[in-house]
Amino acid sequence: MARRILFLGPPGAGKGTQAAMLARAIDVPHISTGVMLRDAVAAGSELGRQVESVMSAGDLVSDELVVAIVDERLERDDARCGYLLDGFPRNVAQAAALNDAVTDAIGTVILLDVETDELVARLLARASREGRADDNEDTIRRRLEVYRTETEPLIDHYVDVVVRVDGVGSIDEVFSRIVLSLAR
Ligand code: B4P
Repeated sequence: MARRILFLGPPGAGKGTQAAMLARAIDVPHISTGVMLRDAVAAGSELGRQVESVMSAGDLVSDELVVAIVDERLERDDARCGYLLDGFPRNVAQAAALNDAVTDAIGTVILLDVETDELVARLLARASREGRADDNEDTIRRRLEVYRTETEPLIDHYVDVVVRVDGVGSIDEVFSRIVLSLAR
């Protein structure tokens, strides 16, 4: 099974959910830029103060900041034998920076497919459960637009290693599809 894996998909597709499960199953670190940035905001660090308003608006944090935190994370010992990237890269410039930072190429890109109405419903459900600052309807629409313009071009960028997985169904059903697609 490939051990340098990247999760791609629109907000609400289940990247965070599935990436955490897969990372545990194959014993590699789960590196989520969304989690790292939200932790920085919660800690009130200098980085957190810089990114808070950008995230609440549903926009992308600057490439410079995100690339710096990912570079630092990938240098840690536990990432030597593989890693699972969730939410990074988010645009072609970040993909180029990743390519410069690592010696081994990404083995597999898992693209989670979910239609827009379902994405919005999931994120609104999370808003009422967890109250995340960027899970309100306006910001969700903005995040979807940013995904289409900035992130979707990465599907072509990684065309040789993209595996498209249907992201609709129970969390366990989607996970089984991912595991099957990696075994092929
Ligand atoms: P992320 O944390 O990456 O947030 P996301 O795209 O919304 O995906 P998330 O992982 O939360 O949703 P998931 O699909 O798992 O980014 C947040 C913000 O951080 C960005 O908008 C940006 O500002 C900033 N950022 C992050 N990375 C960046 C980068 N590289 N460059 C610049 N800025 C960056 O889950 C959604 C919901 O669906 C959950 O509630 C889950 O429980 C539910 N769900 C999952 N699977 C389901 C299923 N099968 N059925 C029903 N519900 C399901």
